[in-house]
Amino acid sequence: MSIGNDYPRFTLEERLTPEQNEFFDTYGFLHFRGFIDAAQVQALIQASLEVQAKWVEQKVEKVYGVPIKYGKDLDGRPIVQRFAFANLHSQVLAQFLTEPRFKTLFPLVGAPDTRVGADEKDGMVINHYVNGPDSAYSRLGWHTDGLRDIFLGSRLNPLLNVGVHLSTLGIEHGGLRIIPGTHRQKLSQFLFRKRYFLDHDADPEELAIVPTAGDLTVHDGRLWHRVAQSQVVGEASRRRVIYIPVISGKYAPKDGLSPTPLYQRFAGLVK
Ligand SMILES: O=C(O)CCC(=O)C(=O)O
Ligand SMILES: [Fe+2]
Repeated sequence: MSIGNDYPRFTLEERLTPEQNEFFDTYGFLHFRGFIDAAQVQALIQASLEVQAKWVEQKVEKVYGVPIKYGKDLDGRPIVQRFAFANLHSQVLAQFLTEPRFKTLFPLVGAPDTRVGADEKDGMVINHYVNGPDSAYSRLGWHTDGLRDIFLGSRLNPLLNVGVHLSTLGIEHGGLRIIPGTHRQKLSQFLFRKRYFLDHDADPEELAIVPTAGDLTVHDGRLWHRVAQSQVVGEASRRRVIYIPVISGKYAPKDGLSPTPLYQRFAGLVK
């Protein structure tokens, strides 16, 4: 069974419905409309700008060993294009991580120790893409989010990446592209379907996640995905999305002394 860009958009209620569970099982992702309202979207963007101002001023290079990606905005000013552990630097963002509705998604992981990773993985990630002459970050090559576990020598624990979308986009603005169903692939496909972060070409089976600001998406840690570059330049290409790790397995907190994972050194090299 294949689906395209007109895949169903759901609404997140108190519990996942059988239809939603089945969809996730089959395709490895779900898209919910209107998880937060416009005022909450603005508050989260504002919080990210405040963290950015601090980090730019203090020239923060890493948080808990995870490199922070900088670039230039359309006006040439320095911006943070990938935040890690943003929740540790903002009350508003820390509070958002405790949003009880994230728990509604936990059954998708199917492990008893499922949790939101506040001080694990990369914590709350905020991606800010803009396609301008000096942007350092306007696309991201094919990958799965689970590979780092293998890089770190541990087994792949079930994990979800929960996206909270802060921009309203069209397909021409690039954005998240996924290959539905790849969460059920063999290990060899998980490792070698594409060259991690190096391959950017559109896949015949990919579909485009086209969000409205306030939407929530969730994808399985084994699902292949990429971020396509916007076909338009300038303000219309601005795209912000928050990612929240929903994880299981042994508690593995990071701290100020955590080394930079090999995985991230590699990801940093191959924009
Ligand atoms: O920006 C996105 O929508 C996806 C980013 C992503 O895949 C990642 O940071 O791992
Ligand atoms: Fe990813």
